[in-house]
Amino acid sequence: MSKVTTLGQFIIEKQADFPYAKGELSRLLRDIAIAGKTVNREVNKAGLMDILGKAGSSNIQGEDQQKLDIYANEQFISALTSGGECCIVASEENEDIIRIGSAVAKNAKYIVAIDPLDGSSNIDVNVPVGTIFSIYRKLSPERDADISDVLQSGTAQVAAGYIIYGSSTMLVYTTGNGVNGFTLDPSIGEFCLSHPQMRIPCDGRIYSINEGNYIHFPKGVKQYIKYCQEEDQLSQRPYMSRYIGSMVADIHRNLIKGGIFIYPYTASAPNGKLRLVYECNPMAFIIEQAGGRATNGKDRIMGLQVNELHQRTPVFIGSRNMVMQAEHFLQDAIDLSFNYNENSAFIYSADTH
Ligand code: P6P
Repeated sequence: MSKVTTLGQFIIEKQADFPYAKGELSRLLRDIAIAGKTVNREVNKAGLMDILGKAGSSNIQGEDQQKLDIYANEQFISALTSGGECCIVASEENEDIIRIGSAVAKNAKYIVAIDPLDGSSNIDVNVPVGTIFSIYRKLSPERDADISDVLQSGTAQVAAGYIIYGSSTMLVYTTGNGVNGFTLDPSIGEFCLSHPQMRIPCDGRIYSINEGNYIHFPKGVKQYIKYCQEEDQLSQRPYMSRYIGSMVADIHRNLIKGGIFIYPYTASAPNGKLRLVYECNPMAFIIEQAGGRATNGKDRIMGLQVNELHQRTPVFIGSRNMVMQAEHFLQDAIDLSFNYNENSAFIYSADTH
């Protein structure tokens, strides 16, 4: 049986990659993994407990909170608070940043931005969901951390990862030295290295987009979808349409098999739906570190100006050549600018057919 490397062993072995870290980042990743195991336990028995369904509340986004959303959020905040390595948590589930008030945390170096349970509306139908996290260093040790430490560019991330609660539970993360995947072995309660040095194929045959929004897509996106559907033996088209509706699951599949995930702007979401700080930036860091590409259709996701905590962005992410191909259609298409009319929804300013 080949040697089993647990996440803890791996982090210690790789600590040398972090000249300035004295173990704090390692402990922070450990804290996240511990919370992930706890959430995994509840997700895996969601159908057996009164933890399914809506909590009867909504989050800052105005989205119905699922009971597991709230549970997961509490678990990650609790683990990060007791771990003592994190001074601020920025969560999709909370309007404002959460300052960790403990004496230890006052000197903590790290900020964690997190989507505790992405895709949670899928829980009741047993579709994979995930946690997405992004880690930054506090900008200046002299002062207390504040929102400016959270609104850093994606290029300032020191680590990013996701946990996918699927047919198996995996933790996939990067600290800027490639991407490694760990599968939870429930028999020993450890995440074990199962996917070392993950690389996304530079080409793929899977495109992931909610085609239900087709009529609202920019013209270039429509043209790219048609391109994916055309018959062309040389480029192995038509591609396959695969859309789970859970960002972590769609991107994880494309990371392994190759593919592109697109959530463009639409009439109802003029800045796209997905959030920059705790969804797109961490996933972009991972995909870039695996050799892929992540843009908003034009500009690099990780280079976007971060102005507010729950800021949204269109996202085109995955196999490098597929993302570049999609960008090509967007650049060549007539730019659509939505002309909002107070008496109606959005009116396209150009022919969209
Ligand atoms: P739509 C889940 O609600 C989520 O935030 C992502 O995980 C997922 O990719 C996206 O929204 C799905 O959105 O509009 O296609 O249902």
